[in-house]
Amino acid sequence: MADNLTHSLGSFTRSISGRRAEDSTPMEFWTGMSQAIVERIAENWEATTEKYAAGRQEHYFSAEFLMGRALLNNLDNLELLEQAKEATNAFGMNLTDVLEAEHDASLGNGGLGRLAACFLDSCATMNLPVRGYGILYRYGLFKQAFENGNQREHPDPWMEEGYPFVIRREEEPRFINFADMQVRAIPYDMPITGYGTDNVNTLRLWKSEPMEEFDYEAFNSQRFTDAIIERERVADLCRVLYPNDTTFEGKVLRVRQQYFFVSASLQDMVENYIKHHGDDLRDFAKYNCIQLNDTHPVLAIPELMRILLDDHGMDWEDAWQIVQNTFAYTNHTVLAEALETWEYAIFQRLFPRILEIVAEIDRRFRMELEALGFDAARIDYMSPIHGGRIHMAWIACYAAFSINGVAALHTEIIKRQTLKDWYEIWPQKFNNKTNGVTPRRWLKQCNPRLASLLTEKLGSTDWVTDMDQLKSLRKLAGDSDLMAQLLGVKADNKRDFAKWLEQRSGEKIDPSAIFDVQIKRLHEYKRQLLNALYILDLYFRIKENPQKPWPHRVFIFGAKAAPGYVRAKAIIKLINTIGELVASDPEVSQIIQVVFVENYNVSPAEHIIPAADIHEQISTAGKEASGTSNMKFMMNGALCLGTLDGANVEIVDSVGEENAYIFGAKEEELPELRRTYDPRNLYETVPGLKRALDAFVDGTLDDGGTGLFHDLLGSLLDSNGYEPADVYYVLGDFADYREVRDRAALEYADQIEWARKCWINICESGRFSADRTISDYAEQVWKLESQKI
Ligand code: Z15
Repeated sequence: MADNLTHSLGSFTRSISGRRAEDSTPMEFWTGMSQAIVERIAENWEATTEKYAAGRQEHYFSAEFLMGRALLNNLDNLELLEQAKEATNAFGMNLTDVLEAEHDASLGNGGLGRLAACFLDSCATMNLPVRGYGILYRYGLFKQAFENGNQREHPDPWMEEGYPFVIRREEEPRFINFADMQVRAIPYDMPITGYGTDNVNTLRLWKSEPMEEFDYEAFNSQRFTDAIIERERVADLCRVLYPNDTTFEGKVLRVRQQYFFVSASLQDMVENYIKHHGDDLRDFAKYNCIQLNDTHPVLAIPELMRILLDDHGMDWEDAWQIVQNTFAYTNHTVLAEALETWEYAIFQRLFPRILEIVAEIDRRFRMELEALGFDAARIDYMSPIHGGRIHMAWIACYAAFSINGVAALHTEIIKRQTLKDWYEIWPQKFNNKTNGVTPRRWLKQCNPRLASLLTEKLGSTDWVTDMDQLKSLRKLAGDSDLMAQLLGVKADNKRDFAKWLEQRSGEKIDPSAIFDVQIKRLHEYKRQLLNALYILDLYFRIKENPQKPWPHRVFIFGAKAAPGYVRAKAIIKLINTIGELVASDPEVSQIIQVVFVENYNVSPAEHIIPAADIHEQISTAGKEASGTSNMKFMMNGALCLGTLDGANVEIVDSVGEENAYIFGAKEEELPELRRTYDPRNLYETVPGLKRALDAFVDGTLDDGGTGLFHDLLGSLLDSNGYEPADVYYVLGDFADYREVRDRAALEYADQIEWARKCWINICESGRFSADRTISDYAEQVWKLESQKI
């Protein structure tokens, strides 16, 4: 067998490079190895697709799939890792270099997109007939570079050098009609291998192309440039992923993308239904279920109505019944600025027929609510169309048979507040599905040392698909030798990360210091600013008393800001400036370091997380729907420094408060606290605050004359007419945060005690495996059974 992969790696690599394999580049080896993998799975992939096609299937509709790298994941799933090492070595190449040559597929912004990717992994591993549907963006999320501490964005043409893990299906085009253009949708299929199974699932990503290869008419009649411009207009559709996470931007091109991919996907599903079950579509919902990942694909609701009514002559009642039995909707946020509401006029211009259908949905909804005796104001507020806008979440709530939040607290908040009116009418639709992450990528692959230790203690690798087994190891927390081993694993991981960082950016960090990490999108509600304030205050405290035995710490950040989010970009500049202040101080830099990992993404996360000691989950309580990095850190034996928000609540519930560092105002306390909230008073009275905040504007920190730091300070201290001061309660939580974070750093000194806490976190992390989440969806929402080939 070993010869086999060596043989195919050699021939695929030669065919790519046109040279001897020995003389090929790591990138060429990556391509060759990837092609060899696709060749190996081809038959199983086809067999899986055929097996699923005839039965009940679930379709995960998502504008984002943040897949990261594919090769290591596939090698590991197919148990080819050892062979791959031998094969690369046989040509004088090193597998690590080959794997590091791969571009991340960054077809997502953050949590929501990565969740979709973790879900696909679990579905394949559990042999569930689930297929992902999305968009093949030419440019994934922008690449972030720092210039003088400021974020600059660069395009990410992730497939430009070729990408073997998507297969173009030229022969299965779909045609999409907009009022002002027609486009051809070409599917690109990505194989999704599972761990320890032959099944290979599919992620189908659509690319827009002109209806015909060339408009020969136009070319030949001296309208060459017009023809080219038209082609580009169509290609524009899939050109770029919109870089906003949890913020809505009402751009026409974006709603075009949404309609484009849901229409193509539904056409696929309907054709497959007809092929297997005939052209009476009344049983459509018996064989098909669609999970809407947030409101981004909600246009699928009126589009399925259109297909049933117009293309298949069904009457409204029958069609609506099918729709109501097909769609399930996941809500991912309670932030008002994320709510998608499209201008009525945009729908009119792009798809008047869809607007007509939405208007009819609206009319019937209003009648239904009138019959239930609701007052006019409430009916209007809840209706799909009002105030000149189309409310996507309201359409979803009306049409879907299931509405879920992504962590227990979040589901309670949507029931009590965000979606309260719908909950009152249809309580039975609401359910919670706490998020999860795949233990394959986020433990086994990224942390092989810890994985081996767990396998050794359990006597088998079965935990990889049955994470609840780890619970049985919790009792070993008392074993000091084992705890020393765990500390050894962490120390090795920290050294690896330090090496990786030095190679990547030239920064040197002390692997024996505490690694304290906050990695996530930059958003005010996530409160990177609170983290930064602590570091700034600590800087001053060290300056005041440099002889004190301060624990050594490295503060690690990774975050992209939406390009138009000025305040988020100011926070990046602030953190980088604090980093310079610390680094240029001969005393303080011996004790603390600040590292901002440039271009944070899935693969940097795979290096950072196994090396972390403390992870910051410090959002304002009630604002982070779930969080998922918290789960990845937990699995890798880092301790949570966090508020009782999102899934942190359930993490603490599992490990016990003594095995986490919890601080801050609770969600239910905040309304009362806000009533009398006076950030100016805190600025004057809370120890350390004034000194740290003054540094924004007194010349200590230099924003290059932009006024950005002055504005940040203003956002904390003053109301500006649109919003009150310090909306996210940064100053309110500062004192408690400082106390608890100080304590965590001191307690780190007792290494064995610390390791016990980490161990308990690892052992309790099974609840946060995406396998658990997916089996809940499959049983309770999708009514889906596994279909092993
Ligand atoms: C996004 O990444 C999330 C929610 C959204 O509404 C959008 Cl548009 C993007 C995140 C949540 O902020 C995070 O708390 C959650 O863990 C994640 O979705 C997955 O559910």
